[in-house]
Amino acid sequence: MAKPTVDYSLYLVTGRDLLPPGKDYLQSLEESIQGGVTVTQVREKHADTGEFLQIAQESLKICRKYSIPLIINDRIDIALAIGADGVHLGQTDMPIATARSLLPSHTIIGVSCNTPDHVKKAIHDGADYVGIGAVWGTTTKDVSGKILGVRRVGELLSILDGSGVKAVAIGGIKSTNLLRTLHGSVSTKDHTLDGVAVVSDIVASTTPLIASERLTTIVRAFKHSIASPSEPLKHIFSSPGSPYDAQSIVSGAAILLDTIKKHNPLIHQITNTVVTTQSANATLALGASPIMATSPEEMEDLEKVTGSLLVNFGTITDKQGMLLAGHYANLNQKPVVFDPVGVGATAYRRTTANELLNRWQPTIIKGNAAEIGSIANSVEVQAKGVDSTGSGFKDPISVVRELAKKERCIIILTGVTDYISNGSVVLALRNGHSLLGRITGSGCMLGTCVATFAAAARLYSLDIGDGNDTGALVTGDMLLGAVGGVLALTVASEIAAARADVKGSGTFLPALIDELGNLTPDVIERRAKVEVVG
Ligand code: 3NM
Ligand code: MG
Repeated sequence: MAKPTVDYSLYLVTGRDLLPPGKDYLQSLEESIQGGVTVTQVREKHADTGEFLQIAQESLKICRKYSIPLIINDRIDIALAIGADGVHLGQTDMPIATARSLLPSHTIIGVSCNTPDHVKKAIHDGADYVGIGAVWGTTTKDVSGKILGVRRVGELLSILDGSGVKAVAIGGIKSTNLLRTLHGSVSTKDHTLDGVAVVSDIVASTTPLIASERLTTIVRAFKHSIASPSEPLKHIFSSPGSPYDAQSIVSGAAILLDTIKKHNPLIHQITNTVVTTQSANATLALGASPIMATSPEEMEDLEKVTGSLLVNFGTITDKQGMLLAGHYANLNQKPVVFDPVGVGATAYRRTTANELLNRWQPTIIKGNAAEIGSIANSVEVQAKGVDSTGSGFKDPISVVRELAKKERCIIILTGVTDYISNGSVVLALRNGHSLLGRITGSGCMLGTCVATFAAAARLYSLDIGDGNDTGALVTGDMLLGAVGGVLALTVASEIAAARADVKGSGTFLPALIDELGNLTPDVIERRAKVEVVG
């Protein structure tokens, strides 16, 4: 008998003690399966053997009715007694080899893993799948000291690359953090989770059918978006099937300026105290509206109505606000631009960047060579060719491409030449003026412009009916958003610097705001120096 093929997409782990008052266990189980659960594990931590056996038998009947596999937690004897499809073993349960020798050869065996060594051992011992957790905090099981965060789930997944061993994440997974869990837990080789294991978000619900349906929709859409990544706006600006070309990108980015003026989106910016006013003025000049709110209490409401979010941690006084804003922006599928100002400078900044990136998925990360280098190292990416003098990268093209792949977002590396990558194409942008380096916060203003154009990229996509893809963290071609934002500021700086009334950095700043306001798609297109370099 061959091993059954298991669809791990939505893996229900039972928890009878979490059922809402009056909800029958078997009724709840059946409704969960009707809502989309693809595999069930019966987990009984307090039942006597007789009771466990009965629960397992009754659960099996329902799973058989819907043709989904049933896995027994821990107890080989129960699995054997009822003819279960598999067993799930904890690190302190029976070793895999012993379990295998007792069970029929077609039995699925899964193992809970919390460390790289657990994963290596599971592969070596021939596990069929691993349960990686705890991803998030949970009260369903004591996971103190064992919370991984999505980024470490990705690291454990990397160990599984090429092994054929399947993986689900577990621990505190809910419909509200599922998209982030899936997008954040990715190996360096694009290995994604096969599914997610859930207890309370389904079991504690009075309507488990709806709860599991909600989770199923997100997992399916994510798998679809991974299998067929879309480039929503690209097809409009270049002929079908053609690679990105510089002219199409510039046209696509420039036209977003019209979208900004048409929709006047609200650009939510949590930024530093040095630049707040000028960043807000730059936003207004482009035709959008700034909102510089920082209180954690208002983030849930705010991210429903904003066009995009900018998190700039030049002065980290609003960490709670940053954590929540990004979470809610992800939830509402709004672009999140992260500007990790000076992230390499202190241990606190590095820790904070990691904490933020564990909580939410950025759409675009923007930084200079030092900042991008630090982000790359902080996630143990080999930043190949980092110039030891810190002045830049020997191979900026590979650095931005690799980091974009790893972080699953657009990377903007600023400098005399700016590099932008979405993980496949790399662009070099050569606009700008040296006066930008003589005013404070021009980098922060660039972040603002990028956030504004990112909002426009999303709105443009919705305008043309590309709709919200529930599997994507955000709709719209964010490469164009990134290019548009960088071009707007750098082109405006050239025009401002050339003005007769600009005598130095003091007069340059107001002129820059003026010229941001005077920009048209035409001017951007005419002056853009953009090249596809990789
Ligand atoms: N195992 P909920 S966390 C059963 O980390 C279990 O290995 C975990 O429950 C691990 O979905 C966990 O309600 C409980 O958070 C998951
Ligand atoms: Mg156990």
